[in-house]
Amino acid sequence: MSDLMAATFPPAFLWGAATSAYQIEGAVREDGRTPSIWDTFSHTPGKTAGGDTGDIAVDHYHRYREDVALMAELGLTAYRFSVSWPRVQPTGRGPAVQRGLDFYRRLVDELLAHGIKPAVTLYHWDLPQELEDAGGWPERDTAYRFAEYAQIVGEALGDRVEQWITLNEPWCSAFLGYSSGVHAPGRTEPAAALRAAHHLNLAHGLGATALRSVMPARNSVAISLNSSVVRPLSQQPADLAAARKIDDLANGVFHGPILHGAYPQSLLEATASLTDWPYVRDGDLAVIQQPLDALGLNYYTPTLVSAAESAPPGPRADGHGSSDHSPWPAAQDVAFHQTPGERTEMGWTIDPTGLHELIMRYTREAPGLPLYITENGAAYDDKPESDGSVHDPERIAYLHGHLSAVHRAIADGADVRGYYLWSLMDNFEWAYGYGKRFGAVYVDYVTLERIPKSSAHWYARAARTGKLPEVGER
Ligand code: GBH
Repeated sequence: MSDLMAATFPPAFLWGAATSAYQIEGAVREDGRTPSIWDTFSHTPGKTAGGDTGDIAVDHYHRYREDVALMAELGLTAYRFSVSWPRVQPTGRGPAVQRGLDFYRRLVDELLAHGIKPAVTLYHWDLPQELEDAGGWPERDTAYRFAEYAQIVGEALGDRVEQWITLNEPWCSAFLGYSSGVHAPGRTEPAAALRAAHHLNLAHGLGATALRSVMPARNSVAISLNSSVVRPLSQQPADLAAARKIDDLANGVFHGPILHGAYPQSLLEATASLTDWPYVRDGDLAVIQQPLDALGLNYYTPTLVSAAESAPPGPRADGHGSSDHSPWPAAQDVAFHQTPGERTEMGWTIDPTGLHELIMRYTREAPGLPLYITENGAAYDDKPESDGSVHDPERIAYLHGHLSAVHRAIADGADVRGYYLWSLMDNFEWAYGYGKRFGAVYVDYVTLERIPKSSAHWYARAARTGKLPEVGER
């Protein structure tokens, strides 16, 4: 097979880009929106780099027409965005604010008018602050509130949006939000993080049921997991056990109940010092396990671990900022290592083989379930040249490597239906603020001008031709 043949994707493959509400919208006090936990967190001194907030972000709320035109120019066939819960239901309960919903109606209409398939994520980390004040995700009631919100958005957009994602990366919501505290709401309570994980699973199940009750049956309901590719430093039993434990805490805690209807026994044992999971009530697992129409996988970098006891010296990784608190409950006996190899501006090692491994794992674990890569991308220190153009050959190489891995997985029998580049444009990178640029489109944070980087042109060509250009081509 020639290289060219090898890099041809199925004709219906979606070439997308992804964003999330708080990272791009701005307009945080408009049309009835109230604070989410991320407004509160980013306005708390010391929580984000440089005190950056999403107050203005990239002003997408006002510039969405221009942004959709840009997507069309880049030949995207799909766009994944999230709905801001506090824009739709300011207190997290009760009737919807129509002005808030109208924004998403207009956005969806604009996308469809340009032939771009919308994929809606209901929850990308911006819990209404009032719900956190009532206890947040460790409280069971939050899952019921989510289902109500899902029904509202499903009713409003279900006739025009076919692809639905309940939650984005519940691992981050539970463990970065409630254990390491580097994400909102910034709590450092490992036992509460495990409760949060269960209630996020329940929210997914109840939310999927609510969506299906109000939407046409043809629509697809999925969840996006940041499933870690966990590798042991050696084949020693202690290192294999460490990898098993982190795999349970990263993946099994979500895909166990969602795909198989049970929390892994090894997870329950590993966390026994913190909880005996009394909040998992009769019937919960059946709600959580209902069949998915697709699974979204977000992938950036693999995770390398060993037993702490026998850990050799070498560069350590935590990848979760400078918190003294671990995101991993009950894992003091595990050491995290830096995977060897080149790294991006986030310090994350570039390893496309991890993406292939991840796809093949879910192909085995969930046979017949269509997969989407709902996020993949890299941060680099991009700067405009004197002529205003932005060149990012490293990002092109990253995308080429990872899309090649997707292609290889398809050739190996995986049913991958699409790829969403993270991110369409530079935006608010959570605790890292605006310092880390993941966009295919550069944003000048003074003028808010958008400039497609060379990677955007490269990706546009891939989208138009359905095959990967060489890295030097555009
Ligand atoms: C995604 O989170 C988010 O969905 C998106 O909003 C965000 O902007 C984007 O990624 C970029 O960060 O411990 O060194 O192995 C990804 C969060 C990234 C968390 C990888 C775990 C492991 C790094 N995950 N990280 S390391």
